[in-house]
Amino acid sequence: MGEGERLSGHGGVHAVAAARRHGITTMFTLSGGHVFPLYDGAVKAQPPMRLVDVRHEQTAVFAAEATARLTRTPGLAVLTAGPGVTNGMSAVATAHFNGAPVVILAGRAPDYRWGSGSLQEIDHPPLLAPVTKRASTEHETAKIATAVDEAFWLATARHRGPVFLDISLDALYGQAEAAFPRADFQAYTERDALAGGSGGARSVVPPGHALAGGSGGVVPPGQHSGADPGSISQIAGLLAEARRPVLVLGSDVWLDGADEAARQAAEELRLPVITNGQGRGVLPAGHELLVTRARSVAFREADLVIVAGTPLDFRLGYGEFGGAGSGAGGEGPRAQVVHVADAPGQVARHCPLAGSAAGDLNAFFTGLANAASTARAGTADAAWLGRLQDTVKAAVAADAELLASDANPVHPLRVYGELGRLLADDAVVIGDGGDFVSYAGKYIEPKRPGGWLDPGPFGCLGTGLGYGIAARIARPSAQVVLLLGDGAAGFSLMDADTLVRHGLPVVMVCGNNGGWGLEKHPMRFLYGYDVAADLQPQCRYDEVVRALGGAGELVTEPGQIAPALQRAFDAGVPYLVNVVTDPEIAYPRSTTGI
Ligand SMILES: Cc1ncc(C[n+]2csc(CCOP(=O)(O)OP(=O)(O)O)c2C)c(N)n1
Ligand SMILES: [Mg+2]
Repeated sequence: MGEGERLSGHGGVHAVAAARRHGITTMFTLSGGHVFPLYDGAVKAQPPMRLVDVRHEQTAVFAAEATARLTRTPGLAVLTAGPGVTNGMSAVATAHFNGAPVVILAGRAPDYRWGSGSLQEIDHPPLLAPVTKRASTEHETAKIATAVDEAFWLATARHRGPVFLDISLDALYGQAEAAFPRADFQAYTERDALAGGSGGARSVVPPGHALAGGSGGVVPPGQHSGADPGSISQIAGLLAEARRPVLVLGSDVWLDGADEAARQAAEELRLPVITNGQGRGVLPAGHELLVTRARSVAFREADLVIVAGTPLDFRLGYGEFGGAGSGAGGEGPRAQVVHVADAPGQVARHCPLAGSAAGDLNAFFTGLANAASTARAGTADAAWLGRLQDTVKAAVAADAELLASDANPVHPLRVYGELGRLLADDAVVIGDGGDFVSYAGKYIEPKRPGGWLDPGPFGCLGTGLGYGIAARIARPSAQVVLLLGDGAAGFSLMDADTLVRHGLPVVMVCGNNGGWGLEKHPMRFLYGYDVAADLQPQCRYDEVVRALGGAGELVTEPGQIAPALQRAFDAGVPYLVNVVTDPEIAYPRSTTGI
């Protein structure tokens, strides 16, 4: 089905044809009569679109989000009207915080009865507006293809994010003929800017997300919108004067396809690099410039920190770096901070910046390498990189003991000591949990970009099974390992049933400390006791997966971990290794992020 061709049939046919144009091959969903035509459209498309039906709507949206974050093409979730949509909202918010291009198509109670109280009647867009780039309704069958096409263009334009479109029952079940939409991003943004809405559709554009012509800085995908050369040369100038620079690479470096250019720029400029989120792996584990393990020293002693592709949020001390040194008052000067984002609306406004740039991150890194390679003529402290490398080496050496710990109950780090040895370079590792996953973030260092998925700054528990389902589909031949806290497991483990029904063998490793560890220990610290923080000790989450048709086992001894993990990788079915870990061990964190 190509441009200029005619579409005919019910609204589902139109929607599926438009989604397919954007590379959609899988629809994640949970059934509801309001969306049947979308299923019929998927089943009867040539070739059919794959339907993955899950056990909770948030799993469908998490799966669509992870598809987008792993493949860098958009994801699609289809939710039924009312509770289907509200159940999906935490995952939509997660996609919003992660800048993940996801389109959520939803059913909607019929227009002809609107206001009479039909089943699941609720106006969704006002609920979704704050966590989407646009939340709107389509009421006309003939306009569905265009509306879906627009939703995908908007989701994939920088800064990426979720777009919500519900379609009234009358429009989705109705029949119409329509021209296949033109692939013309500009045409619709201009019209939208003029009309203040999407054709006849009601549109809610949240503040900061204005379409082209507004302040949101939406840039069509593939269309070049590099940072202006002036800001790049100013940043190059700051680099030329810096003695102790650090480069931080975050998720948008990967999502914007700038991973290669970022690595090259770091190498050419010999910049120490710290990664977070999906920036992890841009410099592979063991790379001489990768100093993530020395981040506190690096951030304390740096005089220039360039942060690219991630917000200056709690994960980065809200953008305050430096302070080490011997001023009379004890505190040295703050580091200069440069923030580089993929779109103007993403540049931090809450902290002073010495420089900033916004736009295509690929172009930014190429431009920076060119501009700075001549400017950076030996001002850097020659010992800086070496000192950070020594700090990394010391940290790695200090880990060795706990990674091999023979303690019983099992120390959570022993799990990572064993897992690290079994992971292939192209493994996808997913974390859903508290302390157990914080350890993974520190000790599992990806070998490639696009191999690590955490929930991101929204910190929503329950992403696990949705992310696992998507990873298994996106990377059919890679290891997919899902790390679950025992608390986190409770949010989505029922979707192990989806893994089984759809033949998706994911290795799940549950760090079972019998409680909500990341909350238990801070509450004890603050109040001297804890409450609402205990779960059943040694609960048999492995038996849950077995009951659902997968496999699994309980591990209580450190020596059992490696063979159990090996069995899980060899099983060829969804497999949960349920490792009982020491409930008294708390991840040593310096901040709770609040
Ligand atoms: C949806 C949601 N509810 C609650 C929280 C608060 N929270 C953050 S970590 C955590 C504990 C997680 O426990 P578990 O998954 O068992 O990991 P552990 O810390 O015990 O290793 C909780 C409740 C959250 N982040 N998300
Ligand atoms: Mg726990």
